[in-house]
Amino acid sequence: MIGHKFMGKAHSHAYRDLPYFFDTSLTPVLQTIAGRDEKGVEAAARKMGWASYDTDWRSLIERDDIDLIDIVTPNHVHAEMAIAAAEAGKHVLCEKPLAMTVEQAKRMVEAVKKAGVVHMVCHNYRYAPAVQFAKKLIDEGRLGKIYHIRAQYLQDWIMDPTFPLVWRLRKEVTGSGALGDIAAHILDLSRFLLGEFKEVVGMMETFIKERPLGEMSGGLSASVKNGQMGEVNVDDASAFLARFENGAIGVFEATRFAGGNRNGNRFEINGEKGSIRWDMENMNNLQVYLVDDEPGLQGFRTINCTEEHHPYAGAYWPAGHIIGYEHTFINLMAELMNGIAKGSSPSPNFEDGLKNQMVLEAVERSVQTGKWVSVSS
Ligand code: 4PW
Repeated sequence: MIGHKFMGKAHSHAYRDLPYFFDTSLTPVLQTIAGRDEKGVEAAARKMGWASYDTDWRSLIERDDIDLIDIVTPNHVHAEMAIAAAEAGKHVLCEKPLAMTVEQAKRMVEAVKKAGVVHMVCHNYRYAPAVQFAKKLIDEGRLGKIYHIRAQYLQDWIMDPTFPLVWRLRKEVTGSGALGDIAAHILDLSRFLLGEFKEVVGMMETFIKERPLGEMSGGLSASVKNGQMGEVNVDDASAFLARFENGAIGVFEATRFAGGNRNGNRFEINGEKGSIRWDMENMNNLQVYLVDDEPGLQGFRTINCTEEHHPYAGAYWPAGHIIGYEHTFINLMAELMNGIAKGSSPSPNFEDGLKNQMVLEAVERSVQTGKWVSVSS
């Protein structure tokens, strides 16, 4: 694994817990974790159960006792690391967004294909059992023709103007702000549930233009460096409209300025025969409305997706014994292990990451031009 902070913790935990719940064809062994800060990576290795640590990511790629490279670093180094890993014949899991640009994402897809390695991008939310169940209902035609998706990813962790200028707020390291960091997830959920985007038109805003320099200190908290100020050059909030290839229309909002919303990743989908609603902060439940329900009993019902009938839920506890954020990663990694055993790349893979990047870039272009932008152009 390259990187050892928030996502390093989520991924490490998932690899460790996976064999406890799933009988996958392969079992992960936590060989080596890399990071530039020796003290930090040494402590992470100890706490998270890695056999060793290294301060140079390239030495991981050179080792022949490592089969999978997991990239949980800031976005600006994803492409370089993933391409080097693929060229060395390693399978690759990469955090989202896959890349900084479409051009980078294309090179990453080419590299993994050329090397014939298994690849995935870590859009973990599509592995919540309730989201997988939503997909099943849509695919079975229970909602009929889909008309609408409205999806929001609402956070509030940078609202304080004294919150520092961390890497997630610096274009040269992150690519874009709320757009790439959190809209990327609702784009992935939309593609998973509805299919491909056709065209988009958007707007972006940066409310706080300057912040004190600083860095992330774990999770979503941060520390200020020396009081020196720097310019925020990414979006604090992004909103956009979309048309899908299947004729549905979408309304999207991603912001870190939605006070009181800590991780409000949610969607509602309306079709001719019914509607569904999901909210990450209540992730085990799916709200379902079916137009054929008896008059007088119509309305949204709450399905607690913890039964063995719900995808992945049966691997955990008896019905009603809920699971959490960390289990979305375990489910994704169970697919990754089986994918490596079969030699095929489960979704979301680098091709999904590229398509996601194409939508992100189309939104940015539409903001620059003030016009609708076709996603394939
Ligand atoms: O899934 C989310 C991310 O993509 C996380 O909860 C935090 O916000 C960390 O990065 C983004």
